[in-house]
Amino acid sequence: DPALLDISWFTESMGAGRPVEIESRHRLRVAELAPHGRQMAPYACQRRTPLLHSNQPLTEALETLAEEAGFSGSEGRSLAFTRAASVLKALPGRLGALEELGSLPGIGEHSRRVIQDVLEDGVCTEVERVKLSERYRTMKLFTKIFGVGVRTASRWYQEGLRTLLDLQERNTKLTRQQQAGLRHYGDLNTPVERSEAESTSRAVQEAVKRFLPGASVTLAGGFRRGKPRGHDVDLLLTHPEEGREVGLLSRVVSWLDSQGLILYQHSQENSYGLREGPEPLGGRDVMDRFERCFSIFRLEVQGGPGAARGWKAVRVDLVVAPVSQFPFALLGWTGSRHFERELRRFASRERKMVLNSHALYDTRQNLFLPAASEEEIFQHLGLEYVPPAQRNA
Ligand code: DCT
Ligand code: MG
Repeated sequence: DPALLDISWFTESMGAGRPVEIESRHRLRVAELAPHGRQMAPYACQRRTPLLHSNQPLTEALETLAEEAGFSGSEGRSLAFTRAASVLKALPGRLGALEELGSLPGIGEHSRRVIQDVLEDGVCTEVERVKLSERYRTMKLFTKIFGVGVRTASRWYQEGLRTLLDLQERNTKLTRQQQAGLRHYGDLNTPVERSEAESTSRAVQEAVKRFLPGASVTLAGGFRRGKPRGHDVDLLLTHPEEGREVGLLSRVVSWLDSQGLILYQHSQENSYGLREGPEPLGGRDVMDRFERCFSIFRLEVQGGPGAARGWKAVRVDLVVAPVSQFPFALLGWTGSRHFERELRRFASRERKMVLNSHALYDTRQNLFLPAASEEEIFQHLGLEYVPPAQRNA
């Protein structure tokens, strides 16, 4: 959903940090998961972060505050809470007392207070207050509409809107995307199960085979990191012969549509050219410039919610990458969001490189560093490879 995308994707300013001299091929050790207090690597992309961890109540509290800060437009504060939560996710065991935090990186004063409250009282009053606040609850309700980002939700809140019914009754101007989001609100906020993601992937695979044999469909996003459920299905399309993928998406989408599988879709053309050089992708809400289709599928289901109807609306993102960019696209689309943000920050600050979902550019040598696999990208960055299941930062 473009409106929900984080704009820091490529705007972390180059060289904002202190200059660091590092040999370009120097390998950093992925920190041993900090036995509390021992050294933990400062960047999330240098750590292994499994899906399941032992500090759920703490990370939930911090992530609520991160979300609330995001709703208020305080990106910096939001990031600070997200960073703190991410460090706790990489701990090998349950944090018992504040002192065990020792000198862990990235946990500020405010986060420490929150952690202390939860450790001592089981809850943090600040977090509980936020969760009950009308603004937070309304922002959450509205931003869960497909096509509604923080800015729109915030404007509606200021106009006095509070419920989904308000949006309808007061004839609020909605885009076609938001109308679809509202129509399928219930389904789209019911988690997509892995089995549903897989059957979606198979349906797309079959359509792809009709038009371009040899092309592949890869399930990325949270499912690739091992999540059992998610909010959407992220699929990457490519073909082993560069250029053959051009024109594939519109055919696939038209065909799926003709089969009654598509409830909503809008596509965006590829607007990336390597000739443009490595400047930031620019503009807010831009994650990458691949040819892409934002859609809602009508998925046949047997059990679960929607079973009575026999179908369920599911958000699906289809992204087409030329094979030369595929490893970058796969790395970028596997997430987590925070892991990606940290990879880009690490590349820029520590290596003076620009990383996005299309390419890796070395600003010292003024050249693009090609890669045939995710592993090679980590190598270029001088990072130990982190497998998808350990990227749940
Ligand atoms: N992504 C990113 N930066 C963003 C948005 C997305 O790096 N601002 C990447 C990371 C994950 C991938 O794109 C897909 O995004 P989502 O579907 O939003 O995330 P997810 O991890 O798949 O989570 P969910 O299970 O909720 O779909
Ligand atoms: Mg996803």
